[in-house]
Amino acid sequence: MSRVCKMSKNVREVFRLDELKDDIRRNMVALLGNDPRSKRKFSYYNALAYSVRERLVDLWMRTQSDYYDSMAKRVYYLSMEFLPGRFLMNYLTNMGIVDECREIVAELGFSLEELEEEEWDAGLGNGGLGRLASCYLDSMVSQNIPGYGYGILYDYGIFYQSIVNGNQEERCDNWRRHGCPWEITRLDTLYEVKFYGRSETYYDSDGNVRFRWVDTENVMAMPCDILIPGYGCSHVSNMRLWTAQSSREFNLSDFNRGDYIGAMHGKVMSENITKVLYPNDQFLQGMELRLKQQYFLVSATFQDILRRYLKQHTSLAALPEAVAVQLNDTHPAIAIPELMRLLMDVYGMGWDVAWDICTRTFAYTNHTVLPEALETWPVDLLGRLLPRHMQIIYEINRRFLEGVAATFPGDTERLSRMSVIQEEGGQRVRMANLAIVGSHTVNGVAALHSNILQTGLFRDFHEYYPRKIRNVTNGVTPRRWLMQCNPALSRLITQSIGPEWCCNLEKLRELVPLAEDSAFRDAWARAKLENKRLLSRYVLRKVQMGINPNTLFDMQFKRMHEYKRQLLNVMHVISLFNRIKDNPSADITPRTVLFGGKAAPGYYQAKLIIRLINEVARVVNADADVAGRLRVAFLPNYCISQAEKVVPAADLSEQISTAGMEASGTGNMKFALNGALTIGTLDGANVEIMEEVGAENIFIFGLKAHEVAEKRRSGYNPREFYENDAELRRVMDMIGSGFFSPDERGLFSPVYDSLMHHGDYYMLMADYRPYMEAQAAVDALYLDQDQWVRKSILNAANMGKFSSDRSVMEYARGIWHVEPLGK
Ligand code: GL9
Repeated sequence: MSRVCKMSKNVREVFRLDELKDDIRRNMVALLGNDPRSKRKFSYYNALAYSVRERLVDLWMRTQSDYYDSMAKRVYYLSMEFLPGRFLMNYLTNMGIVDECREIVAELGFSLEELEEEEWDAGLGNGGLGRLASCYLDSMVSQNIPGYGYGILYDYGIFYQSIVNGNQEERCDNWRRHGCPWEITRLDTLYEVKFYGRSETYYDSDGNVRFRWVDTENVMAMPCDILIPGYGCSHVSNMRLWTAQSSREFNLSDFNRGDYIGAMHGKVMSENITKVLYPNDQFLQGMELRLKQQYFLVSATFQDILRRYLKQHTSLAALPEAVAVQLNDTHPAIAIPELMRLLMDVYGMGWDVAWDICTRTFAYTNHTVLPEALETWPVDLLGRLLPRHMQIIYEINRRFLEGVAATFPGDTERLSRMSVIQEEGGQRVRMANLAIVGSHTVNGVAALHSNILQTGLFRDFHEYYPRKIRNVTNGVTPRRWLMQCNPALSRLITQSIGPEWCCNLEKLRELVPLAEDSAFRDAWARAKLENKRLLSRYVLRKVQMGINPNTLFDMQFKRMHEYKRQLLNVMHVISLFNRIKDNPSADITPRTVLFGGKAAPGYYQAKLIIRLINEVARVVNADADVAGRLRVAFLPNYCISQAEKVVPAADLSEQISTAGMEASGTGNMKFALNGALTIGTLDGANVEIMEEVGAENIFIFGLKAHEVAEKRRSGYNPREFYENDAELRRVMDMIGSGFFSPDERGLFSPVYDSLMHHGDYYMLMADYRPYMEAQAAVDALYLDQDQWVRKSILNAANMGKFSSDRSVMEYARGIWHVEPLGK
């Protein structure tokens, strides 16, 4: 399936490692203006970064001319979010020079790890959706698939989370304040992006009615490239991130009138477009600025795509043979009317030809079924900001509904459900419907999720276009998520089965027989313990709390959301606390329960759950009876670089969303790949993880997706569980009565009420007892370390399917119709 990596044998020569030390010193002086004798870590990190980056530029240019010469079809992955995290170790890993570089850095008086810590994460995404985009870029370039990421260079990425008195506080993530050595800014390339104005009709020289978009306010888009080296570096690609610059003529009339400040105000306002990433997770806030960001990305990207295409083609007719555009959720779906506008208004095509090109170019990935995340834009907002696009959307919809009406005569309900325009509650554009109509393929991100799309959310569309909606199960890159983040385990795996696994993750299956080898199990356990020790040191540094690496590390790290049910985990913790208090001499499996994750700044309930975790932690950790058996901590500011420390150290991975709600999950894959056992519901990719690792090697519990749906239909009564389960009742009463908030007894009433009085939408009460039982099975197994380690090995060994290399090849063959270059 994947290419076997042929890491260049002579990396020393290819990357001129003999000159690296001198280059670091040279860059320190020439680029940074620093004195190499100063020994500032930050300067050395930067000088190293520039010296590493400059070694890739040649390879990058060579890759680009390869693409050009072979006229390869290119993939454009359009995403409002990328979550690359840090670049330094990823570059070194993919270049295959980590050890060599470590030595060189040591000669300069540093450890590689301490320089690595100087780098600020590139947090240009909220969570899974953005991280997936970054994993896919790594897998595309590593497999020689000509692809580019296109996104936005936000000045401020996902906010920095601190915890103050148990509460989340948001601080601005000024990640580029000290510069970013990975960016290659293209000051000389600028595209004009239009907003507002109006659509005007005119007659062309043949007497046809045509449209043009006039009286616009213009903003310039400037690209900034960040190189993406493939593993083994046979290819180097890039992501191109746009920043907004005011146009030179911006409000020239104000300048001319002498209103200097007024004109400057307009200039500054226009540059705001790329200031900040919206921090909502799966929640649409219908802000005009957000729609501007989306169109800004799309308009600049398509100018770039067409410029590149037209260098080698004279007609746009063959665009779908040369270009595949993947829409990462509906966020860039305005690309569909934009390409129609370009083809018709700028390049003079008729509707039918343009529409055919359009629908053969786009594919759309859906990442969620949560109704609050489905984007709809008020027609008056979209029509004001993008008047010509609004016209085109109406025409797309008119023609589409004509087709539906012909297939389902008289079914007006169906027409109103499928319409791109939602009529109830003021007209709005349904971006998902637009994306489905304008794409040749729509995919969900795990088998269960795609099935829910076909039979639930997009059922009407599935009936109308029976082959359009398909599945591509998500994956994660084994380079960052095993090789780079877990050197101890990677080393052991490579010693045992050779190095090919990192480009052909199915190879990990060769570990299966080793699970029966006690010496191998010991080595596996030692690697895990080493990672747990490293994490313990990190926890001590971050939250001044000592944790014991010999306890079971139970981890839930993901965005804070009610459907992900961090609260259910807390209810288990409180139950354990009560059991210990009731019977202080009970023989229980010692656990350290760790949480991490950001809540959207306006998501009250999610923030309250963070507070609850911290208050429960305060009570539990201070209790003498509990000492040594149960510890709880919330690690602030979960981000990629923190995940790289957390994931390798986990024994137990909590994946406990209400079945049917987590589209896929990718944290679940990272943890299992690093030898954690999963406790989870049959949701998202957990279903497929169970199929791969075997039901006996995973702790599955709770309602299934169809049971959740059935209970919602037939009426669900959470109180019933409260009344019939004394342990649950006690937990709920402690939360509701202020046991964990003695100074503010009513603090957690909203948490209590959501379950007891507001219908418990996510069905925690129903899943509490099955979850407790699954956790008891975890405890029992952990006492048998031999069996635990066996299962840990079998988990990692069977995770081959979840390499993003496999996902990307499925997109390449089944959706983009591109082949790896040079095959
Ligand atoms: C998400 C889904 O919720 C996840 O289940 C899925 O694994 C990822 C990637 O497909 O996409 N959709 C979504 O909006 N987010 C996801 O994580 N949210 C964030 O990225 C914050």
